[in-house]
Amino acid sequence: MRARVPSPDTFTSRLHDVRVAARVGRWLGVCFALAFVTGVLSHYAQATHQPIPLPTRPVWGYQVTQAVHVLAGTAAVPLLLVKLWTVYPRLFHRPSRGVRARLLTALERGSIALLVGAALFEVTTGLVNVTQWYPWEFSFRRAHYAVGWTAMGALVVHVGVKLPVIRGALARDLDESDSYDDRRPSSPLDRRGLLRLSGLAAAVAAVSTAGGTLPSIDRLAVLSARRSGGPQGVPVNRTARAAGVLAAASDPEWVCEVRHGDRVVELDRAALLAFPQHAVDLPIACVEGWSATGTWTGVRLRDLLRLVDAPDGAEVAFHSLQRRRAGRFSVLPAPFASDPLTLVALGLNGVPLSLDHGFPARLIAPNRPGVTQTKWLARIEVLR
Ligand SMILES: Nc1nc2c(c(=O)[nH]1)N[C@H]1C(S)=C(S)[C@@H](COP(=O)(O)O)O[C@H]1N2
Ligand SMILES: [Mo]
Repeated sequence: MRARVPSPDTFTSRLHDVRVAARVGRWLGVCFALAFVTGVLSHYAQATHQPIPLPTRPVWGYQVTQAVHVLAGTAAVPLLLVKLWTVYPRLFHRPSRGVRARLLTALERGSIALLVGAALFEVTTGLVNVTQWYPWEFSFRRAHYAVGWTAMGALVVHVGVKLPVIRGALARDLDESDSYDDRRPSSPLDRRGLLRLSGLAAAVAAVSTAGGTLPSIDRLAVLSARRSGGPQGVPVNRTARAAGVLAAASDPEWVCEVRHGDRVVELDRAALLAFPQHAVDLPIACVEGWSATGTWTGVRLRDLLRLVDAPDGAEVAFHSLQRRRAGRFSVLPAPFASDPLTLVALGLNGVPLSLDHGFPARLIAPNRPGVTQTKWLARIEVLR
């Protein structure tokens, strides 16, 4: 038997309907917009130089925006699949004859291919990142960011081109059957049912990561890499062993260098503990979507900066004992460096920092991405 190329009529389900596509598309648009705005924010928050520094308050600002980012992105997964399924029969539409018509079809399909490709790339790399698996060579952050702009651009074009169709589809009642329907068998799931199911799937998907931020439902966070628990009641991202710093971090000769030009001060843990100690309640908010709040104790960064006559408004770089891979270096914008809540932390939740949380000393600052809260400090350097 010869294989037959399907035509749109091959697909008889009433669920392949523009009304369903438009409604799911609307939710998907909301998810993408939320993920985009929070994603741009997160990217900026991680920049080593912020021309206009982000505010230092609220202390949980990044925690909330990044949770929204991951929740919106996860909820988009089932919505995207349903949307693609409702419209895929259109792939088999043969373009009308004529160069102009074919060209227009090619353009339309090209832009949709770009949109679908970019959207699939974003949700897959995002999900893989949430589960803390980095099976690729490229920089996740740079690629995810660039393709995010691509997806957003293609989405704007897509909505612009389809606006009349979308308007018409949204205006029509879902239950109203048309002449087309009469030629199609009824299905146990009607269009309204499919929409409900999609909404439910999106909610379930969101809950599967939300537990990474909401301790009360953390057992449901099957997707999240880090749930509550971990030493001292706070999850650990990279352990001291994984970072290759076990020996250096447990060396009794450890000192932290504070440097401003050629002014250098070296402080061991006893010297740091001799400074006035402060306690702050601040979250670690990982880009992967999980977060946890702890009570950190230690020295105010600004007290240390005074030792080397750091000028007001200086950016400060943090170097870790760690030699390789992400997390070993960060730069703190000036307002965060002088903030009274920014500590070189020596303790967490009433006990000295554990090796995995950054012993002998780590940075903790308000409203910052987790990845910039450098652990196992070796050197603090005033930049300008
Ligand atoms: N030196 C160093 N610091 C680091 C990291 C790292 O890999 N190396 N991971 C960062 C990331 S991604 C996060 S989310 C936080 C997690 O801190 P915790 O492991 O104490 O919870 O530490 C940050 N500090
Ligand atoms: Mo992180």
